[in-house]
Amino acid sequence: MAKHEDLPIPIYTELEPVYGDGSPLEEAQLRFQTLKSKFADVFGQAPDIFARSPGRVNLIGEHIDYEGYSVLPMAIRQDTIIAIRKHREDEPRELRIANVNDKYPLCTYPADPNQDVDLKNHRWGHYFICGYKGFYEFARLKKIELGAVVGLDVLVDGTVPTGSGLSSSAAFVCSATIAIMAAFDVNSPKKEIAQLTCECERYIGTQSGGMDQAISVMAKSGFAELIDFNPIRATDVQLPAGGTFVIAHSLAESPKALTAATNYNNRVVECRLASIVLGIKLGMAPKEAISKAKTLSDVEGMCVSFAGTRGSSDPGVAVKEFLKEEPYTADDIENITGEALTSVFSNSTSSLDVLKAAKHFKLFQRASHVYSEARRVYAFRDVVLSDVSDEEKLKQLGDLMNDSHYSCSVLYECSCPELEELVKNCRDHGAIGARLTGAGWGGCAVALVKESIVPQFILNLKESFYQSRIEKGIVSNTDLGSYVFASKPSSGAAIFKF
Ligand code: NG1
Repeated sequence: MAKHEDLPIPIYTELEPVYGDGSPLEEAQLRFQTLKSKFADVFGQAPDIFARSPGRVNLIGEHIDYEGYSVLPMAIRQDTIIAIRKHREDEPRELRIANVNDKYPLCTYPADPNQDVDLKNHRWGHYFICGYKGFYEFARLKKIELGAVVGLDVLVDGTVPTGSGLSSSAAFVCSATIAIMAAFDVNSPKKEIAQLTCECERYIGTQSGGMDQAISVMAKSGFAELIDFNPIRATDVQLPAGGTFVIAHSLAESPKALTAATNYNNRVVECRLASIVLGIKLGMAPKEAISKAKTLSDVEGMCVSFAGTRGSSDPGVAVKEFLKEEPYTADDIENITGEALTSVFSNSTSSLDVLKAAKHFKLFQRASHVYSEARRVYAFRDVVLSDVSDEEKLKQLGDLMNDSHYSCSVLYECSCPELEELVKNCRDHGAIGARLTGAGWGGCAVALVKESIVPQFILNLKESFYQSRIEKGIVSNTDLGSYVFASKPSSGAAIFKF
């Protein structure tokens, strides 16, 4: 039997295989009807085809995908759905991208696969262009004949809250890419689409790792997935019975693309610098380290060999020995590399932006987080596979989640006061474990909660965390359901042809 990741994106003629039955199905039926009728209103035509891709919650393994390490997310019910129509050759060569939500005005772009994404003027439609450019690049590499460039009409409906760490951006980029592929009647194995969509999203200027696109494309209902990279692979992880993941928004928005130079990309650059310095300290020539040590996983072997000389297999031992705890200045690092940092990163504009914005670099802390978090992912998987009782499994998973949060907060500094307060509230109300999820600096926390107390847990959170914010007008009582909810692992991307 073909492996899940080798199969193409499924094409359905009805909604049930993705949305199940009951109220989720009814809600989906309504959304698709609205999408169809609004499409006719805006573009005066019917769409050819639809695509959907979900958001995700990362259970453990934060900020390590871009360092080459495995992560353990699950897809959530909230998704982005897209209706698309390919223009005829006699219609305008234009991409018209509309949204069912009036907050997002119609965006138009030329139908030019080689256009640049204008990063200085951020527009919501840019995420679609990421998919558009990536699709054409993919077709070029695969030698797929697409014919003359034509325009596209596109209508988008997303239910993944934005800036929340639940990967609304990947849900959008993946559904956009898959909708475009479907409009051109192109499909490919999921693992190839996961890789493609990860590369697509980088056009927005973040140096994404690939977790979000991989789970959005490859998720399976009922399972979390252990995602490995290079090559991309997904292994089902059946979570123990009796526990539920509750997702709660800190109500601090984290606009990742806008803060990339000081937050997300800054950490990617710090990890690269830590890899280079470790490589040099462990015996590589500076030039070799600069060309070969791209991520901390590239120098892990050397770190582990060093740890072996101290009777350990933990790469963190080398971090303690060779990186100083005090922040490094650019000069400190250049004295080790013998090369200007602007030259090391000369081929990456977004990294040069990081260098301009950064005062110093915390190499010890970032590397300590990455190596320890990478181990926690496997520990999480091992607990799930172990022979202990479900109750004991839940307790051990909760402990790992708490350790992960501490590491994100203290070593990686990607938390914020609202998230700290929320995580503490979750634990105070009986969560077995709680942590920030996704990139952080705002967005959501995920809490592992005993199934039997979920309704009370959510009520308590509403009381202790959200009520004062409702009173201040930060969130409305009626919207609260989309900011705090329990989630089961849902299924991945799909195409609908009705
Ligand atoms: P969010 O911001 O939650 O979508 C981002 C990255 C992930 C991963 C996490 C941190 C993108 C699209 N996603 O997730 O690849 O690095 O941060 O673990 O950039």
